Amino acid sequence: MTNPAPLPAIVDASFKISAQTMGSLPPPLHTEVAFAGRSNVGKSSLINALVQRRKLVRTSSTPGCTRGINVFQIDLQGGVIDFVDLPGYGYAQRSKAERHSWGGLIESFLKSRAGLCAVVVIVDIRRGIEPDDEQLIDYLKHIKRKVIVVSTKLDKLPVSKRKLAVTQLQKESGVPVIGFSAETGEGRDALMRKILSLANVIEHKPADTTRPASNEEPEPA
Ligand SMILES: Nc1nc2c(ncn2[C@@H]2O[C@H](COP(=O)(O)OP(=O)(O)OP(=O)(O)O)[C@@H](O)[C@H]2O)c(=O)[nH]1
Ligand SMILES: [Mg+2]
Repeated sequence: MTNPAPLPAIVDASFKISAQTMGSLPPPLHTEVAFAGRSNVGKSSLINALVQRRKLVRTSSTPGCTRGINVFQIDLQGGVIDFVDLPGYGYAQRSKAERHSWGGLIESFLKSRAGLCAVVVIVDIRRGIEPDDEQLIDYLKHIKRKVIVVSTKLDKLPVSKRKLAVTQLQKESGVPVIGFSAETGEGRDALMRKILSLANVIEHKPADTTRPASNEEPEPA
């Protein structure tokens, strides 16, 4: 087997904006990847681990730490991508009338955000895919978003049980699952590689609207 190409270096990672409503979120400037999951599952820690910055995103052991939508710009050698940390769902009690706990802001972002190219759904390896997560994954498939499922907190399981737990989860859910730990960095490269390939960010060049739509070269002036 040949070794995969090395991942591009991360040149810079910076906080860009926090928005409580879709109306207050500026239009996307780069390809975006969003991170969704239950409250306290480890979304913000996963972003920090991915970009190898300990304190880019605020994390907390108290659920509900991330409020609103937070956008981070990741400058890579050869491209730029924005990571979007979404608020956690499943913590606050919802009324029975609501279909799922990730409604409102999360749903409208996922549905309408033009720059969004893939969504990472994060679950706790010890809890697996719960009903809210399943509904979210089904919804993302329905609206034709690309989905990556990550089972995090892998370090909480003994080494001998990790591989089997990920395989089991993959079997149950019918979707590819990447095992991850923000604590040890396990799965970091695999996830980054997957994200960058889905986002097509390394080869990505802004659309040149001055060129004709066909392959024909423009007539010389
Ligand atoms: N052992 C271990 N702890 C983790 C891991 N990822 C996150 N945690 C811990 O889990 C807690 C929640 O992490 P956050 O990253 O803030 O979780 P979040 O999903 O962003 O939470 P909200 O913003 O409240 O929805 C923190 O105490 C983290 O240190 C992991 O891979 N392993
Ligand atoms: Mg958070």
